[in-house]
Amino acid sequence: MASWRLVRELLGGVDVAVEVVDVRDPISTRSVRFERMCGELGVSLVVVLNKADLIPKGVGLGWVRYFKVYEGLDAVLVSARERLGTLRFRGLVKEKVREALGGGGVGVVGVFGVPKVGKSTLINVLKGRHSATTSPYPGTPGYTRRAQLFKVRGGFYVLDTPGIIPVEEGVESIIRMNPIDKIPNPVQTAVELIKKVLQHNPKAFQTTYGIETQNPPEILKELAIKRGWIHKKDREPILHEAAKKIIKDYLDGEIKYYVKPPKQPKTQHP
Ligand SMILES: Nc1nc2c(ncn2[C@@H]2O[C@H](COP(=O)(O)OP(=O)(O)O)[C@@H](O)[C@H]2O)c(=O)[nH]1
Ligand SMILES: [Mg+2]
Repeated sequence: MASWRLVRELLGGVDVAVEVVDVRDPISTRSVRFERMCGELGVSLVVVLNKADLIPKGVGLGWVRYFKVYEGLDAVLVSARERLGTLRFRGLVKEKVREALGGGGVGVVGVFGVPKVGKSTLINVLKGRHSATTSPYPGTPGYTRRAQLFKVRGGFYVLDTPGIIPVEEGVESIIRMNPIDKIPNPVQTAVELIKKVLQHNPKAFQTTYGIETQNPPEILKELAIKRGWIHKKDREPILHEAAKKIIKDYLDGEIKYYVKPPKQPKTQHP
């Protein structure tokens, strides 16, 4: 379940927060509200630009620069799945923990992010094979008390429970906050996603499915026909099956696209 109450409660028990975002589209998968909350609570923040394996390295480094220069946030480029950049990430977290504690004690690190950005994958990377469970969690409130801590290489603790940040609006909210089968209008949602992807990569659907057209409803129709998703009665293509497939492939990184870092900042931090 994703709720701000849980996020705030988990944040209350950590010294350093890691915000995981999808480097293919950091602006849609970050949460400025979360970043502000960290500031208010005095929790130090590291932004992880994850899934670096899916984009050109230069673009990823452009996003690191964007976050540092325009947002004043520490950011690292990582592929949790391919274990790229994870050493540098560990080093940065260690440094932040040391800063936060002023030298003494063992710090607690929490991993946060909107659904499907790779929080659990990153937690597993941090745990590695050398971690040991420590429980119960020494925090007080109900939710965090049930979370477990792992002592990891580098000498800090990691909360094993990811903090799921709610996505508040747009097509990313619909696809990340609902299981695919519960999306209210999958066809309309898939059309929105297709439009978004085509803006950044006109050849995306050709590459993934061999579909040449760039008309979103046509793409759904052709995919349904290719896969044999056809109503028996009237021979019409079953568009919602194609829509669900596209939403799933989008979330799984099967549809290739990425957003380039803007030249100007998108948000202003006070
Ligand atoms: N290509 C790629 N996929 C990743 C990476 N990290 C996670 N994933 C995939 O993204 C999906 C969501 O990952 P998960 O850790 O469950 O995300 P969570 O919902 O934030 O905990 C899964 O299919 C992962 O295999 C990565 O670095 N690269
Ligand atoms: Mg998870």
